[in-house]
Amino acid sequence: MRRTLIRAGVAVLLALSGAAVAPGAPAHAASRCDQPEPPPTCNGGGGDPDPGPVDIAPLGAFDTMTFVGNGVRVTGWAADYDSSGPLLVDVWIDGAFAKTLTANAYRPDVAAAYPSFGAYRGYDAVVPSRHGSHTVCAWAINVTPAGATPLPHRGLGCKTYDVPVATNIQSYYDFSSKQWMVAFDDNVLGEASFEVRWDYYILQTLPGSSIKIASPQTRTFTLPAHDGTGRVSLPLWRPEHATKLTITAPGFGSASTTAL
Ligand SMILES: [Ca+2]
Repeated sequence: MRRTLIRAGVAVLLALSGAAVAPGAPAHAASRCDQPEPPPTCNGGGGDPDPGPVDIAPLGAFDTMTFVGNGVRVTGWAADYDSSGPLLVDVWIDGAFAKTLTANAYRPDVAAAYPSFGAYRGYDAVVPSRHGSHTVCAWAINVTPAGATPLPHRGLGCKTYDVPVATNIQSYYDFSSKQWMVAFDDNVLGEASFEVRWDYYILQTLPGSSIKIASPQTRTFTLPAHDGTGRVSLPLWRPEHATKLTITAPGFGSASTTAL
């Protein structure tokens, strides 16, 4: 009993003095870290060099895209563990840079998922763009700590849209003014005019009989240009047997509806 206590006491003293070396351990296990020359390998003892600052790739998402007439509204979020400030998000359209956004909009769901980022990591902005078929991509601009090897910016994804020159084409009877109207969303900037074409048919009775045949017809109207984009609504003749209503912006394209 007494011998055991003495042995334990010696072990404690050795440990406190820093001289405790496991039996059989190589001599260099107690390296001379207090001596600057030559440089000892004291970082974990493994001899690996200090890796220094390390870049962490940004996080984020490209959540929604909506065509709004003269641009696309894009929403999402982005953040970088290497930056406490709002991250920049570059938007490219069809492979060409379009706009830089700042991700500082309120997104409580981001804070819920990544508490250290906080709630103001969203982006929500309109990027100018035209009608037609286009691909929109968002990139979170990486922030690199001083001295670190930069990582590339992070692609948050791409979305495509295909918007014709006119959408929501309608023909309806306006009971207050008692006349037929044509209405559509003008998605074109810079048109010189619009053409409205009715496809319809008339019923003709064969001479000397009671047989009626449908005879296809078309009629075209020219409307003045509409400033900017947005809803166009104006009175216009409507045939009795309408089959198709087509809106054309000369030089830009056309769109039509048969839901009449
Ligand atoms: Ca980073």
